[in-house]
Amino acid sequence: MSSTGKFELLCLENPLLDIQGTGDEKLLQKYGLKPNDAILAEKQHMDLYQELMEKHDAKLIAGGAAQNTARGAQYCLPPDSVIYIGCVGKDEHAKTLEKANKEAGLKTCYRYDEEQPTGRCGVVITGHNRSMCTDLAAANCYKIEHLKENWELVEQANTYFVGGYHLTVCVPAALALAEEAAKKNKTFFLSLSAPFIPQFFKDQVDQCLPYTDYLIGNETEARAYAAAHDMNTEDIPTIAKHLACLPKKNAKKPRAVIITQGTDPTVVAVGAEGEEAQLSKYPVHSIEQSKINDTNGAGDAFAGGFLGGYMQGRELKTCVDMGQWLAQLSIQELGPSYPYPKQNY
Ligand code: 26A
Repeated sequence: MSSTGKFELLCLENPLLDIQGTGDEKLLQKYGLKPNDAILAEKQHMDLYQELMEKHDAKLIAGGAAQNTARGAQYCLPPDSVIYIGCVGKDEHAKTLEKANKEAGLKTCYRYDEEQPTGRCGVVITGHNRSMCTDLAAANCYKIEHLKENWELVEQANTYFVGGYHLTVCVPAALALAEEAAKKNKTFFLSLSAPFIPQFFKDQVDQCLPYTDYLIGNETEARAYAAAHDMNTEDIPTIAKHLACLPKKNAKKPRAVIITQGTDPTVVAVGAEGEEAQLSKYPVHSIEQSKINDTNGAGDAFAGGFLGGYMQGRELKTCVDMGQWLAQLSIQELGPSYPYPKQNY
């Protein structure tokens, strides 16, 4: 594939290094972690990282949800299509992330914080579950000024992907991209990232939704949104349809809401304000259990494959299929990674 050199897709979020090890019930209990969750680290979690390294043979893997998605999208696209921005420290961990992005052909435009170290995500694997505990550190230091300093990258791109996790860090930066998209009829993607985002960052999600052309999440995140909004339903199609038809700034295009449900069918609702949304369901291709390495990053890979399809101008059902395809490849790798030599969709 020949290079586009245009970096049409710009992704923003928290660059993290995953410290991933296999744990057990005892380890989860010690740190008060649920088997399948994503949380922000507090004081009592700070020894987890060292413990994973020393006692659980943890591996250091490039992570950060939207960074994984950005690598995934670039995996599907011609060289120089995707750029990723966020804040790291001036340390070895940042170099590890840069190396992984370079190998994936993903252009990195980090801001380097002078004081804070690169953010870490402790990932405890138990069976097919993963519990994530994030110490954002430098990732939490991203500011709207940093986006403004690199505004030419924003202007060059025609599609923005903001990981919902970034709503814990810098809402003004997310909104600046959202507004730019609406103003210039570009495309704005938002992910829900984890249940705690629609739950505890409800207002921030609500601020971004009017600008969102594509919303991507999973079933637990969608249900957390519904609960936070007193919707009195756990039914995924109902929640997806509701989200699709919320008010929208750019009325030139409908909103698509894409909800994955593990091995159950992916639900898609496409709608516009004041209309009945159109619902589709896409079964997931099955894979032998024995082929699954770990599911860390499956959702990010789905978003990456979907974005890859979108950037290629494919129709929505093909974008969903590409998302499922890339997720399936990623769960056969260690952590949120993709197979090399590259496979083609
Ligand atoms: C703000 N938080 C909690 C986070 C994250 C996160 N990425 C950004 N911000 N918590 C976990 N992750 C990433 O999610 C990926 C799996 O979906 C992990 O780094 C992991 O690579």
